[in-house]
Amino acid sequence: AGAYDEMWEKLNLDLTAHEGLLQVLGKFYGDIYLSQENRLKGMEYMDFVLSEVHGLRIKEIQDAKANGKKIIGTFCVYVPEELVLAADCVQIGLCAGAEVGMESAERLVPRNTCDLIKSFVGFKLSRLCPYLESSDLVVGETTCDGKKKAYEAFAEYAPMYIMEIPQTKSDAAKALWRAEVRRFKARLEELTGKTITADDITRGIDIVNGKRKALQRLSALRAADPAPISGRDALLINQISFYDDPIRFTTQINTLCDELEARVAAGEGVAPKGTKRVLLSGCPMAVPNWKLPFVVESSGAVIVGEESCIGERNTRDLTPDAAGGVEAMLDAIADRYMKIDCACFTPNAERPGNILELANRLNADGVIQYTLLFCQPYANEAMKMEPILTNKGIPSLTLETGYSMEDIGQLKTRVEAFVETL
Ligand code: BJ8
Repeated sequence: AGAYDEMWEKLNLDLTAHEGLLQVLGKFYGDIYLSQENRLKGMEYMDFVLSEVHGLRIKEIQDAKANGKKIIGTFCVYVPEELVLAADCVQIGLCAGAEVGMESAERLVPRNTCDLIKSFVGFKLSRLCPYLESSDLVVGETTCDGKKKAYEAFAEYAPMYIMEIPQTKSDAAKALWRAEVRRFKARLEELTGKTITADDITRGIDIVNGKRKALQRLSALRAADPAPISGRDALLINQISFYDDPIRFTTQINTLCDELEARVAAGEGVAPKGTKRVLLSGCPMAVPNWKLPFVVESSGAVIVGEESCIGERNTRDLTPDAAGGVEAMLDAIADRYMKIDCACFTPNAERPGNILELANRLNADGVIQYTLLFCQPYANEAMKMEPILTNKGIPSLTLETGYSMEDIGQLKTRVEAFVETL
C-alpha cells in the first residue's frame, strides 16, 4: 500500500482503478514530457507537482479543510477566484482531460457530448477524482448547452451551485452578471460563515493578479525565436495554475521566467531558430490532455501560444485594484470577467481580433483551431475564423478530435502536411 492509500480510501476513491489511472498517467507523462530535450530547470517543480497531483496537493487540501477552509471546485474561467480567495477558500479547477469512465458517463449525459464533460462525469461515477471528492461546493455555469444540462444531472452527485453567465454583452447582460457576482459572494459567505470585507477582496485581487502577471510574463517570452520553452511545458504550467497553491505557484513561475529571460538573451531555445511556430486556438485542454501538443511538436513545429481558457483567455486581463469599497470592487471584478471572449457568447465580437493580435505578437506562422468533438460553440467559431485568418495571410487548420488515442496517426498526417505549407 502506498503512502496516500488511507487518504484516498477516506475520500472513497476506487483504490484499484485509481492505482491503474496513476500508472497510466505516469507512463504518459514520461513519454510526452520527460522525453523532451533542453528543458528548463524550472520545470522540475512542474514535474514534481504533476507527480503529486493526487498525492501531496490532496494532502495539503485535506489539511486546509481540517483547519476550517472550504474547497471550491470550478469548471470555467468565469468563476471569480478573487472572491474565493477573499473568502479564505481554496479554488480548484475540476476540468478533466483523460478518457476515464466514458461508458458510465453515458448513463448521465448523451453520447454526443464533448469529452471534457464526459470526463468529469466519468471521473465522478468511477470514483477517481480526489479534487471532486474534496470539494465543499462545486460551481457550474450556464455556458454551453452540454455543460449546463450536465450540471443539472450532476447535482445528484455533487454539491452544485450554478452561476448564470449571460450569453451577450448587452448592458442588461452586464447588470445580470454584476448581480451574479454578488450572489456568489453571498453564497461564499454563507458557506464559510465569514463576511467578506474590502481588505479581503484586495488580497484576493492581489494574489490572482500576481498569478496572471507571471503567466503573462511567460507568454510574452514565448515571442522569441528560437522558442525558449515548448508548448507542452507552457500548457502544463497553465494547467497546474488551476490547482496549485496560487502564491507558491506564482513564485515558481517568476523564477522560471528569470531562467527563460536568460535563455532568450543567450539566443537559446527548445528548437532551432526558424522552426515553424504554431498558435493553438479553441477549446481548453485540461490535464492530461496533451495529445495534440505532442502531435504538433513531434511534427517539426513548436507551439508558441494557447488561445484558450487554459491559456490566454484566462490570463489576458487583470482586475483593476479598485478603491472605493466593496461594491466598487465587485463591479471591477464583474467587468473584468465580462471581457472573456468565450464562444458561448453571441455575437462573440472580440475573439477574432484577440486571435489575430496573439498570432502577431507571438510571431506565429500558422494557427491550429482545436475543437473538441461535439463542441458546437468552438466548431462554429472555427468556421467563422478560417476566412478571417486566410484574409490576413495566416494559414489555419481546423482539427476536431476527442480524448481517444485512436486518431493520433490521422492527426499526425494532417498536422505534418500543414506544417509543410508554413
Ligand atoms: S469560458 S471555453 S472554460 S465555458 S468544449 S464544455 S464549450 S462543448 S469549455 Fe469553457 Fe468557460 Fe467558455 Fe472557457 Fe462546452 Fe465546448 Fe465542451 Fe467546453
